[in-house]
Amino acid sequence: MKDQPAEQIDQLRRQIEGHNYSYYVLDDPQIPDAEYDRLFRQLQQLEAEHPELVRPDSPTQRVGAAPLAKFAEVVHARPMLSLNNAFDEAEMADFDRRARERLASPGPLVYLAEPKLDGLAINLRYEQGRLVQAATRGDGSSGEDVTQNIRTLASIPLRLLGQGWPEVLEVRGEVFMPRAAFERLNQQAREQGSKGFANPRNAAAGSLRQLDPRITANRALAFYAYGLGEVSGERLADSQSASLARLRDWGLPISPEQRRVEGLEGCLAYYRQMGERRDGLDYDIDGVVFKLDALDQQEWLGQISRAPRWALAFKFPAQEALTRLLGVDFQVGRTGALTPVARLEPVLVGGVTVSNATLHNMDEVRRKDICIGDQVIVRRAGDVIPEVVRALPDSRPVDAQVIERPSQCPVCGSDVVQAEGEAVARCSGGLYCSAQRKEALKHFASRKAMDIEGLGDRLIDQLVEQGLVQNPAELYGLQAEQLVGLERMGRKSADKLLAALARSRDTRLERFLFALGIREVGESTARNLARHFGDLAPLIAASEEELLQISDIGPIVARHIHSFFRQGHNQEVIQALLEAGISWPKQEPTRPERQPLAGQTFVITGTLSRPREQIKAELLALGAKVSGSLSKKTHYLIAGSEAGSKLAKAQALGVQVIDEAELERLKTEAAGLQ
Ligand code: 9MJ
Repeated sequence: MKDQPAEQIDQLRRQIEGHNYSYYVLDDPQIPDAEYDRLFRQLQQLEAEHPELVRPDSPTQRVGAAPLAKFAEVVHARPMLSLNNAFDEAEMADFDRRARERLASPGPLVYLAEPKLDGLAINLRYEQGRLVQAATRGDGSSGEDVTQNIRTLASIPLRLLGQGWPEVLEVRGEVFMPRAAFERLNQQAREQGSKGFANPRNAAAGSLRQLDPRITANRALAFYAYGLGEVSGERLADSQSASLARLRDWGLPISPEQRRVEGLEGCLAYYRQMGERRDGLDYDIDGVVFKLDALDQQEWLGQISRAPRWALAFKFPAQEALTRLLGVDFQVGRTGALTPVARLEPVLVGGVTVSNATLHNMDEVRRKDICIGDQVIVRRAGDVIPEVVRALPDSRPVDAQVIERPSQCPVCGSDVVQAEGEAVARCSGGLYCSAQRKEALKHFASRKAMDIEGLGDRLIDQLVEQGLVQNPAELYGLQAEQLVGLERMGRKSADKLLAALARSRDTRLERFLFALGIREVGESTARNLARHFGDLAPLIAASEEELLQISDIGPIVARHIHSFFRQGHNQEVIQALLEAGISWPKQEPTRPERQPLAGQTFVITGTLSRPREQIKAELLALGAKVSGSLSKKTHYLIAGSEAGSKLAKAQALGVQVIDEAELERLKTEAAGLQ
């Protein structure tokens, strides 16, 4: 019986590690997130009850290290090499020819091909199966010790799975930030008034090179292993691909895009195929990498200076080009935001002709000092809309024109307004503006929202222009007769669309919430809301304070959500959608946080021993309201030293005044109720 908690803890750890493996390595989760969270909390609880059983490689111990003063230097046991580059097919062909000559190979060589990730190279050192050190590449000979930060990446095992791993195993790979995480991070940065990162690579580097691991823990960094450093004993296998397969069995994520290809032809085909698929990947890549698969061949070829002769990075063509800005149109988005769009002299950027590009907003236009007539640099990155990076003002023509924002919406003629402190100007027409209606419908139908197959942009434009549909609910009332006769719409496609609409009624709450198009509510916020509330009604009823307690929701987002559900026309559309049969499986809220201080209002005054924001956050977490001003409705005034007029006012109103010690008692009591 004595061993029971230890065994239970061990079993939970293995279960959690197994689920991490299914999720991150196999990309095939076996249980819902809520169940995973439950296992995790159970382990946390048991470890809290038995602190002597806590081990540094427990899944609960990924965050916890104290911030560092600086990173220590790590001398790599084997130098971390860089890659030679090829920029066109001729250079690629040269590489393959030289390798064949050196190996005196009569036939085509076999390469392992993989995308070239644009992140940071990392060395992970496992000893006896446990992660003991993680270091950046640095100059290749020595890098920085980022072990505490790397430990926070859930996809990197703290101990290896299975068996048969060598005593010392160094795994090399790339840490990178998927695009969605990058967008989210920059969104948050903007909300907090800071600038954000220029690209996912910088974001990954900035996130990993944090002295405080708690910051890294909040950045969704991903990792793929692609090579080895020091390995004790025998080699793992005879080929690169088989070695990586072993790493995968031990729990390390390997790129699912890896393929063995044969000869130059195979390399070129892979390169072209990845070039086409590039925009659809979840992360940025800047080329593909080819490595000779046979380790004997790698050894035979060796390396020169700091790059192996057996590997090559074949880069995608530059994604920037120079052209001329012919004019600027203003596009109206879903929330009325007016985006200046550059009309360009058509130019090839990375193989695609670009004639329009975003200028983001007027602040950007001013900051970059761009005029109509200027020569401009256009960039295409991943699947994002091409953008104008900058102008070359030195070559500005004499008749260049300053770009002016219109004062009326170019679509509906309503006034354009710009809220103070916001970079974006908006059409004030709301749903009166047909551009906003169209965009709202496009968003509603989009793949990550209600996923209505066949309801494309052109069709939505027509539906709105012909007055057939004004809001998402009306989509569900469409009849085949109304559709037939629209451009490119026969009876068969009309029936197909109606079937797709019918199918879309069975959805998930998170999709529905995302589809509503609430300002600042992206996929991930929608998911958090769905998980937290489990159903729509409690979300609609939630106060701003309640919303603030959900992860990733700050005051601005909370205000948008709260006000969205208070608007009559939104309530009507939601009601109509529900009546049209939209439904989702009910789920238990995952965090039914008990709120022992719900309904209690606090005001804080005077000088306290801790920052007010901290005290406020704790009170909010317990369900309390914290207000800036006193009234009869205030329950408690927390008074620090030098409390001034508020103290007198509280006494006059009969509000109970407490000090910090009393507050602590109150909180402990409240927590005891949980
Ligand atoms: C990237 N960045 O994806 C290598 N890399 O191999 C891949 N980098 C590499 N391999 C040896 N897939 C040195 C660097």
